[in-house]
Amino acid sequence: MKKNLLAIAALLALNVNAQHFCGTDEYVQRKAASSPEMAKQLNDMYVKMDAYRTAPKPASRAAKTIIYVPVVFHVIHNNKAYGVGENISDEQVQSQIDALNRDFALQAADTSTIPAEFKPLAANTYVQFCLAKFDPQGNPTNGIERIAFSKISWNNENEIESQMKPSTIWDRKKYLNIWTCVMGGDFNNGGMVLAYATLPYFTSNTTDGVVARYNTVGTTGTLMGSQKGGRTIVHEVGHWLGLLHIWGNQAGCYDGTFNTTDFIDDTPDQYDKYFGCPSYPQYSCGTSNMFVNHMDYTDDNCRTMFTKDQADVMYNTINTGGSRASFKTAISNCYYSIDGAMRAVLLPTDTICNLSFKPVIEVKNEGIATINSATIFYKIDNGTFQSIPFNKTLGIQDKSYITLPLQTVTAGDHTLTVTFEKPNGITIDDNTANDILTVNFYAYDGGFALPAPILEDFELGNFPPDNWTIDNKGTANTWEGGQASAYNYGFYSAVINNMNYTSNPKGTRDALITDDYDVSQIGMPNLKFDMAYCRVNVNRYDSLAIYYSFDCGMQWNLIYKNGGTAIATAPDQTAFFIPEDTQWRSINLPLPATVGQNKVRFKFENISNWGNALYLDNINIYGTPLSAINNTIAKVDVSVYPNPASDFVYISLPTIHPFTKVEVFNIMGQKISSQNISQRVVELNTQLLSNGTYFIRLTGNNIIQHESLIISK
Ligand SMILES: [Ca+2]
Ligand SMILES: [Ca+2]
Ligand SMILES: [Ca+2]
Ligand SMILES: [Ca+2]
Ligand SMILES: [Zn+2]
Repeated sequence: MKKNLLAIAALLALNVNAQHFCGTDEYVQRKAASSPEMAKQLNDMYVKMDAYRTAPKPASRAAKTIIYVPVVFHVIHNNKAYGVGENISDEQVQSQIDALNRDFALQAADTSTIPAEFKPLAANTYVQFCLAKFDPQGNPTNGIERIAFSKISWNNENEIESQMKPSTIWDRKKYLNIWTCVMGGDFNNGGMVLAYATLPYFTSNTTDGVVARYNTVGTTGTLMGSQKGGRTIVHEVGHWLGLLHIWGNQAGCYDGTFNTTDFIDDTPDQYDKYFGCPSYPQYSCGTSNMFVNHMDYTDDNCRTMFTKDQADVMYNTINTGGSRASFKTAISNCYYSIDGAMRAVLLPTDTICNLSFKPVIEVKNEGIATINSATIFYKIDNGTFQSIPFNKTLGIQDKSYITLPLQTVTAGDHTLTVTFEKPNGITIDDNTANDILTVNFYAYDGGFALPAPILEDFELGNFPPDNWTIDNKGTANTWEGGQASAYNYGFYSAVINNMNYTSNPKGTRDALITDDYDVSQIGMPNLKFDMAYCRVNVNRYDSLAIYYSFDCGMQWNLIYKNGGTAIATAPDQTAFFIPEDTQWRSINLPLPATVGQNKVRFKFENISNWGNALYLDNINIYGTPLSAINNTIAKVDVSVYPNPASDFVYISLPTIHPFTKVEVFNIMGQKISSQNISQRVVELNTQLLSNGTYFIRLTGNNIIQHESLIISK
């Protein structure tokens, strides 16, 4: 123990100049010191939280109904133009909402880096956030208020509490208020404070909410060095929903007092905060510390998870009464009641290399009510509208791809107009502004497409294969024929050597582009391939991105992107990597947006960062049966995460879905497990599965759907 404390002392000494990060503790302590009544409220809060800490916890967590919290951003600026300095752009604000929703749903890509011992504790909170669509008077808004004060900098808590907040706050019972501004003065002294929040206790109608420096907001725009992930505000909203810092509110191992605990059972006892991003593991108080928790002080690229108990505390802060209970029903400040939306046209885009094609559109339920039916109208140029019925079920925020019937046009310029109308049979929905889209496109005959299924195993030995192309960026080192073949079948593959830094500097994108394929006759198209890769070391790793194109490569749609350890099949090595027979993995990507298409090509893009060699082999485009319900409608929007998975995996289904059973099969077709579906999110324990590719089969009345699952430990 003594050794541990010495190590901690050394750590703190190193970080003496580090940022203070969060002012919530000090804010709360000052509040408590301001009156005996406040002090009593703080103690009452601790007593309540301690009762939760010691209460028995459920062995497993059921999926919950998502609670949507309307948010208003007050962008406080000193008479700056839109998008300049602290008058941050709408895009930057939206990127913060996206970051909140990503992290509160445990959906960030870097959750794959959570250490294995903490992974089983990482949780979806079932709390989501939306920019307000209606202000307190019921008028339309985008949820972003821009307010000019003639004030260069907000220099202490009192200025914010007595001036900024009371003059701008929206009803704290209907909106989470987030203020962004320039913070200086006291906030720069004794360690920089980036943000602070009010807790769900001693709430005041004039000050409740989160304040953050403008350059910690979201993931785009001007951001401070280590705050580029939108996680300053994720941390603060954790406070706003009732969480304390993971080490408690003062340094020390838990000693039975209220100051040395976070009142959360499944976060390990921790002596003090961590800064930066320490290497794993770190020990104090006899535990391996969870410095990747959102309630620590580590950098944005280090904090990746809330625990199950933290998730329950936040959810219950709203769900079981108290000062935030009104948020259970505040969703009508964000969404209309019935609102179907025509979201996007995926095909045709600007130019298509085909005179006959099936348009692909994306529709979304942007209202609160579930949509069970609607009508889709479409026309080319000034023709008459045709229609098809939409009879899928879309819960709130659910979206779906629809493939329309075959259209034939002459070479030249055209328009496609599509509408999503009559949701649930009503004549017009509550928001008609998002019902219609018109796109312009140019069509020409781009020639023949090979009918799928196809398999390219590179065994003819010519590279690139016939009608494939290489897009070489940088000066040398690009895709070439590889002298290794997946799983010891054959002799050849495709490979790119990333070790030459001068010819392929960081960020160079070398692409291997396939021929065109006709996938219209194979049901649900899938792209399956084998890959092998290793890094050089933690700083030298590359990425793989995969795209498809409907227009012979004019525009590309991303379907896969991963890098570093997430794609590695072998340990780091400094010598040129030649994979062993076992150092390969298979990846399968279902492609619902390509259903029925007669011309699709694919691009495999290597993004260099001076790592080792990346191999591809056995590129296979094949079909699985479409659902028997409606061939014009693509599959149910199911997400499987994390994927690749190690010890557990979640299958997330739309709010209303047709499935009753989930089964897991290995690549030999042997059934591994089977269970009935009783929750919208199904948790599968995969601890006993060895590395490899598996198939998840979802079965319901008259429908079967497959998802692929990679186990990688
Ligand atoms: Ca704890
Ligand atoms: Ca609408
Ligand atoms: Ca091969
Ligand atoms: Ca190159
Ligand atoms: Zn904090």
